[in-house]
Amino acid sequence: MFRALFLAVFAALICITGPAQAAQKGFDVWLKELKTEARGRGVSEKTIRIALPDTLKPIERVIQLDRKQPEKTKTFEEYLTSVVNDARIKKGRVRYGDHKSLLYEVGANYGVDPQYIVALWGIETNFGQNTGGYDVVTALATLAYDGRRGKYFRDELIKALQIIDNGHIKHGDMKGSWAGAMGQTQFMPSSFFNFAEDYNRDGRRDIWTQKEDVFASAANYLSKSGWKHGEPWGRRVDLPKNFDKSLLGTDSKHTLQFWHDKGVRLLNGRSVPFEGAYQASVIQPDGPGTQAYIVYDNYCVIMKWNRSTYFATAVGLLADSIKG
Ligand SMILES: [Ca+2]
Repeated sequence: MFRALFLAVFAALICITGPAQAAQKGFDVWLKELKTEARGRGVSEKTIRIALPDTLKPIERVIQLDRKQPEKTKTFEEYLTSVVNDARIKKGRVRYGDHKSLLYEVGANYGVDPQYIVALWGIETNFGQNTGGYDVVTALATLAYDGRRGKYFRDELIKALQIIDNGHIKHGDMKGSWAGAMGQTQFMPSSFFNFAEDYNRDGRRDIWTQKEDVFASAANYLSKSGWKHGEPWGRRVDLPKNFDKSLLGTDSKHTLQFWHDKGVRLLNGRSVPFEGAYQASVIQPDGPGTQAYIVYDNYCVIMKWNRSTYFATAVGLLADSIKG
């Protein structure tokens, strides 16, 4: 019996150490190639030495999270309860008040309504509190090596190295989510390149610690994505029982008159007010029979930040609750 147990344990050890060693060897070769590519793309030896030491190892937890099958998906209402609850709204109002003059200044400069900056900040990182504790370079290296979207993460990784190289953040302070989303705005490195701003003009685009840069970077993202200042994102509506569900979705854009004729009304039965939005869509994040919203162009701008109707609707609702 003991022998059998011993063999079982021994077999298990082989199973554990064999592939792991092979994987590390594969990773070391991969890392060497990556460094060559980074050099070719202008990353300095200093940054390569500090951020990609030979001792670098893939983060096991990142691999687990990336491979994890999605659990039972939350319904929209469950998701809303977790991201736009009373505590979040209360905190959002306090933050909005605390930073009002800066938010209004940034909002005016970028043509963005400031409550949306606060709402994105709140949902992404609980107003800068949960920015993720992973070393971004190592997390991205793990995903670039192991993940299903290796090419995408490899490019994000090189960009992360370039951000360090450009002096925006020290390698040791470049923290983010397990998937490499960085700082208080949770920008991927490519979004950092496209949208991050040095609003306080200290020479660094610091979305980790500088509120001015955080707010301006979020505003710049919305602005460059086509934000229409002063226009709403959308509102909750009721649909008639016989509503044609083939009309649902953000690709189905029509006039407010069209939707009125289809029986779309506010929850109190009144008409949806005309607010300068000429085209609108009707969405039901959880499909027919659940909460419905009429949404305008700014909703599609929020979806450029994150292509999820759950996310975009939550941002809109939180923004409305913050501004009141
Ligand atoms: Ca700055």
